[in-house]
Amino acid sequence: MTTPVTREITPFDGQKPGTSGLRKKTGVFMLEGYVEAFVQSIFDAIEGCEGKTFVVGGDGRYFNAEAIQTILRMAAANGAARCIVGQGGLLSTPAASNLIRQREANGGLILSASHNPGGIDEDFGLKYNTANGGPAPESVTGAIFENTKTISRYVTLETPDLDLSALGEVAPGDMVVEVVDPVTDYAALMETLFDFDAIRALLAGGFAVKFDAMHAVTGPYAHEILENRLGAPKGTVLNGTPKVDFGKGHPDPNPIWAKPLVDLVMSEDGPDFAAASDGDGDRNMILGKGVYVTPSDSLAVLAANAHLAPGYARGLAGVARSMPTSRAADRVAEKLGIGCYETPTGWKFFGNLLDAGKATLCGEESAGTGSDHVREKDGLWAVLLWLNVLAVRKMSVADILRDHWQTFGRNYYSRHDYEAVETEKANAVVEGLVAKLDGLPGTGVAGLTVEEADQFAYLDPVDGSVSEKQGLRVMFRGGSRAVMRLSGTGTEGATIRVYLERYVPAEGDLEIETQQALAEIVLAVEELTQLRAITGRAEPDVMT
Ligand code: G16
Repeated sequence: MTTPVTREITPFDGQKPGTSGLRKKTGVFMLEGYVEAFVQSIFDAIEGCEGKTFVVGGDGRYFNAEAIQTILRMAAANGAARCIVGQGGLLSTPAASNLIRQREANGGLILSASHNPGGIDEDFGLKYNTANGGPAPESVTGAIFENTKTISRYVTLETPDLDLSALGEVAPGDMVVEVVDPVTDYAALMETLFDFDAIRALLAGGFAVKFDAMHAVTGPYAHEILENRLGAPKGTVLNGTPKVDFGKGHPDPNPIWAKPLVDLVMSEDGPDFAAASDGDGDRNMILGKGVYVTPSDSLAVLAANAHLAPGYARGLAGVARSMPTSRAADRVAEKLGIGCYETPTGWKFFGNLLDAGKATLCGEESAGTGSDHVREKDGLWAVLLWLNVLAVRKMSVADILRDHWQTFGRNYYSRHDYEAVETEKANAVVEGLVAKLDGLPGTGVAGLTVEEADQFAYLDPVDGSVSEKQGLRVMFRGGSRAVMRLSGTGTEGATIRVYLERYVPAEGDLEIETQQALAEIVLAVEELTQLRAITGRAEPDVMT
């Protein structure tokens, strides 16, 4: 039946988009009517679909294929004119952002729970991106959430599943579904930004690279770009076939979950450069022989060197980072005399700065780096920019990093995560610190002196919107800092994130082991919050 049918539905609790869309256990998404209630709430929040074009795709995790069929039926029934879908339902998040922009679509529905594991007992997610290609701003996600509370019906078609395996057009009802190759347009965009000849020459000269796609969506992109177009030897891309359960792994490119890759670069005969990306291809981890580059340092190094790539040769308009990200990039911006912006956690907050031309490069401590080429962070883009810089500077990653610290000083940095904490305990930790903030300036804690303490609030310089309660900050004399906030992407209990930073100037000791460099701040956080005492945790689950 290609005539739209209306079905009654009752609202589901908790369909509130978090840091990046709605993320829940897969089983919750699979409840009858759950996807439909959320998708109809999106369509209603954007004032319907009549005549509109959407990009639809996901990271290929368990339930990706089924959810896409539901979305396509509903888009058609709601009057959409066209949906552009990645072949097999696959699109990396940055590639989806690119398609929305390139094809001037009205928006996109992206299915992913990012770096979280996939499977029937694991995680799933769905988010809406607007016409600029970026995650919907809070005004839109707020409207979606309001709709989810009162939704009483959705509209769909009673048509069989579409075949999304072949390129071309199919038509359920009056809407056209265009199945596109997920890689082609994205790879073409990368060729416009980077000096592929220089990178090709670097690789041909024996510079060894490994890229771990972690059984997730970047596999096909990395095979095409690194191996086919840049000539890296076959085998450069590891775990390059997307799997619905990511090979039962945790597709999170950090030293814990990508440990085999880290071990490889730390070994005697490891590659010169290694990198990994996450479930949906927007995060990245950068490694060089014997060295791990923190995401905060990566942003700073890329900001200082981006002009070496053709796409950024005219210089940067500005740099933006999320508040908990280290302030290493700020020092680069200051030296370059360009704008520097501090936003709340969540890529959506960069959208206005990028659209307004205020920032060219953005980055986050959570392994996200990107630029104004799309409106999402972009894992492979970061890898290619690093390779372009390496090809021009002809130095090792370790030497580039050392040179950077000797110029700007070093912001030692680490994030400590306490995962799946009981919500009441996590709230008690945060509320305890909130209550103390005003009295902290001038006091001593674990040998450090507090200079300032506050709750971060953001005034968007483009649209004037204000976002409050975006994390607790304690600044210590001498440039050290501790930040605490609750994750907005977890699906189980609460995740407490503690972000630790210590600045050492260029003439200071630049070679301290990171956790050792931050040990005093860890003690100060415990004294201030009683985090470990309240949660009963002896140590963090993850240290990045
Ligand atoms: C998302 C957001 C990022 C954010 C990260 C962690 O990334 O897009 O901006 O930094 O979550 O957020 P939280 O600290 O609230 O868990 P992704 O890669 O998960 O989509």
